[in-house]
Amino acid sequence: MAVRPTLSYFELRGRAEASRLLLGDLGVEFIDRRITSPEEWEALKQDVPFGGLPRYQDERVDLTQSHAILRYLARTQGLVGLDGLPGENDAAAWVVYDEIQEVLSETQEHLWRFAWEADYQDTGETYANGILRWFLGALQQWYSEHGEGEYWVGDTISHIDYLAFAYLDEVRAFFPETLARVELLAAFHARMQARPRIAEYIDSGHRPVVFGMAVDGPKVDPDVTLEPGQMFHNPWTQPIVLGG
Ligand SMILES: N[C@@H](CCC(=O)N[C@@H](CS)C(=O)NCC(=O)O)C(=O)O
Repeated sequence: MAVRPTLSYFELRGRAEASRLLLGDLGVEFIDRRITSPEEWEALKQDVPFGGLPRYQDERVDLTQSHAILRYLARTQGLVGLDGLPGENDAAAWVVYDEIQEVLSETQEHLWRFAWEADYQDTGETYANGILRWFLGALQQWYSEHGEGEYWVGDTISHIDYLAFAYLDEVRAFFPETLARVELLAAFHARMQARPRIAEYIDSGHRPVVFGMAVDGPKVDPDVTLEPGQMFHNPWTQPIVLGG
């Protein structure tokens, strides 16, 4: 019997969102498992080699590390086509994907770390007008030099587009004016958001409403309408009421 692929993570977008977006957009059936209690996490944690999620399992792999998962999905789903790029056996052909994946990973980590600074609520403007603007400017420059207008690499969608969207969507949530200033990236974000299956996922009520944890609690997407009494269940704190 075929094993349905399973992506295990928490009730967060965080490190699983790019893979969720990729699988959902390609119409791959998968189990989007979310660990919501300390007991469940305690039991599962023993089972993952480096004690962290996401974890992706299918008939062939049992894999952790969010960026290894993304690369695996890109390869198995045939997203890293080399049309228009150097030959398949040329190691240099792949570096274009790897370089930008590392950069996006770093910029995303930077955004996440910012929300762990004690005074981050008061220093958002400085962050937005300083390092964030610089990062976005540099990303836009890379984007304009490598894609052919629509995607980050070449002329077809790849794992990089889902990763970039996941990152830019968090920028949209908390720094919308900063995103609007980088017009090419804002247009890319809007196009990804309008892809039918992504739009459906966003409206489904199934997408986690929390991006991740900050020093003062969960970072909730301000564009989501919360249900009265809506709760956030997670392994690290008592359940948190999100909807007033
Ligand atoms: N480098 C790993 C980091 C994995 C990681 O730190 N996961 C966190 C969630 S974002 C985790 O599982 N934390 C659970 C815990 O430490 O209790 C990746 O990118 O997958």
